[in-house]
Amino acid sequence: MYTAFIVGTAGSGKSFLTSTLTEYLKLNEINVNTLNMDPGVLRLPYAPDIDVRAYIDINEIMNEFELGPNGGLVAAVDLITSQLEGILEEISDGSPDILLIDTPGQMELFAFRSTGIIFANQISGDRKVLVNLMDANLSRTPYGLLTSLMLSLNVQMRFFYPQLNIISKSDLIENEQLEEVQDWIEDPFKFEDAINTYVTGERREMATKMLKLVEEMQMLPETFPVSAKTNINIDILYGKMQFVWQGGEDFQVDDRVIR
Ligand SMILES: Nc1nc2c(ncn2[C@@H]2O[C@H](COP(=O)(O)OP(=O)(O)O)[C@@H](O)[C@H]2O)c(=O)[nH]1
Ligand SMILES: [Mg+2]
Repeated sequence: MYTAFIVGTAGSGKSFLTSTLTEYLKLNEINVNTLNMDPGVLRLPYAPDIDVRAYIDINEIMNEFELGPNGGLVAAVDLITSQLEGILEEISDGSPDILLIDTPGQMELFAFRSTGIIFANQISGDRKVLVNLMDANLSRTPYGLLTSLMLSLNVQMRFFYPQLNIISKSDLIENEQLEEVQDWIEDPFKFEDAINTYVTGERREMATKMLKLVEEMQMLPETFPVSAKTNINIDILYGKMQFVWQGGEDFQVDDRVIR
């Protein structure tokens, strides 16, 4: 089983991407299962095969511990660890080739509390990849893209899994600007030029230093725009996921090679 954790800030499009990827994989006749890890979500754009809401009732938790929505959510996510056994059993019963994990809406609940790490480490599987979503709304300017990349680096520091950093909801960026963003990603000199053009003062100084770090960490080759709505680069995303899972080889189902 190959596993992908879909991580990102609230509203960055994790659930929608989980849905689009699932459809894409099913079209390719791949045995995929989805796991919803968000105990607080009301509506999902896909029908999860495994759902933490079947184990944890956020309303019950809010009532029992007299918590508001935020406290309730924190407690609910923390309680997932106590339900690990059942969830792991369901995963093993489904025995999918690929498991997509849609993580809680607010990324800090998964990435910056212990539950996420404990949960991720308990899930078995040959290979794991973390797909980190960087919202296009923030990532369309040179300074914003760097801000997003710094957050990605934080996630990488927590999990230490192979990580893909995607600019999600890229259909919201005008074509011309999207090409520009792609230029920055492909050529750090153009990225630096853009910083010098658009950013001034202390921010420019900081951005230049951050760009050096991003380059040193080799984050840019694993950064690319995606849209789960118009399917921009969904195939490239899947190709890169396979590359991680299979150590660079094509993914095979029966005798067919899926590229
Ligand atoms: N235009 C556009 N909107 C998107 C895309 N992905 C998600 N959205 C919208 O962004 C909002 C948040 O998406 P959701 O998947 O729930 O985000 P999550 O909180 O990260 O799971 C919803 O209204 C989605 O319809 C995308 O690729 N393009
Ligand atoms: Mg969601």
